[in-house]
Amino acid sequence: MVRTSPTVLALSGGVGGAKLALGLAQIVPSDALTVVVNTGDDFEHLGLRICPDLDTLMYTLSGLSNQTLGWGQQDETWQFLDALKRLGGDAWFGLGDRDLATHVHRTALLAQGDSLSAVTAGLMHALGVLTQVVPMTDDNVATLIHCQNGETLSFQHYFVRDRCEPLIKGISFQGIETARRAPEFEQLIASGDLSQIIICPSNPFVSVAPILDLAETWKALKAADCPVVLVSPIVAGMALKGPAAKMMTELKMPSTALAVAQFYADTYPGLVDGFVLDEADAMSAEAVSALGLTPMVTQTVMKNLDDKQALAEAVLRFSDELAG
Ligand code: FO1
Repeated sequence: MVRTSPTVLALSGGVGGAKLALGLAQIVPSDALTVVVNTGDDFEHLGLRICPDLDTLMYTLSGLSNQTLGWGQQDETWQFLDALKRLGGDAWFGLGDRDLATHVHRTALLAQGDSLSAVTAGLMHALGVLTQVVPMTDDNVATLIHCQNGETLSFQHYFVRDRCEPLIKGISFQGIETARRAPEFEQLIASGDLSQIIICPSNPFVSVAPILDLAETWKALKAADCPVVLVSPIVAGMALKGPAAKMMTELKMPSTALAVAQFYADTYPGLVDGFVLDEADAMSAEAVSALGLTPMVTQTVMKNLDDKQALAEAVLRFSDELAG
């Protein structure tokens, strides 16, 4: 793609990140927005390569997402899964009939040697998504959940099959030492043409950390000549979606927006310039400031398209103010 303007870079996991990405896509021209997506949740299942966060972005941005489930496609049917169950197959992962086409097509293209970036670009194009959506890497990185009972689980086994029930003691990313940033992501960083970097309200430990840890991306983003703004995925002590709050408790930190700010300040020192907190957490703004992050309090819960666009506007305005 030939770019004509500086780019807004958003880092995203699944559902929460996709909501803000959709808000951004409403107001930022498509050639000036790139969403880099976590692929640590990706896995092989039934011989298929499944990329849940990329697909959540794709379905959300194309208007095809299943609003009730938060993942997969709208108007989904489940004939395949029902038939698989009847056969005694491995049916714990909800593959809908329409969604299945995405996985079958992606797996076939990868098997013929196409990169995940190229396959993703083709899928997005086919569904009319104009925003540049890029996997963090074309290499395989797998998020592993280390449980207190000694078990190690792949992310989807922990999240879907075991419903996040196991108590966790740590998280690691298999393959991250050798993985490289996907070409579009690499080019964007190398171009130095970033106007804003936004870390979407995604799980810090399993959605954002894989992107930031990959090839020391956090250092490259810290060095970029623009502000980095993070939107808290924790509101009033609860995760907007998923196990972030439960994970924080098990990792022995308070499940608060302030603890999210503390995690980023400790793990990626100097990376985050601005921290967006929900109105419900306004009382933590001063403590966030004391960590060296500029706080901004606004309504962050995105229930409808207007909320998504309003948050995107507020975040971009805040970032502009930080840039001076
Ligand atoms: N999440 C579930 O809670 N249950 C499922 O059965 C499930 C199936 C599924 C199929 C395709 C896909 O792209 C996503 C799917 N998800 C499912 C969501 C996914 O596991 C998580 O939301 C992400 O990995 C976390 O970001």
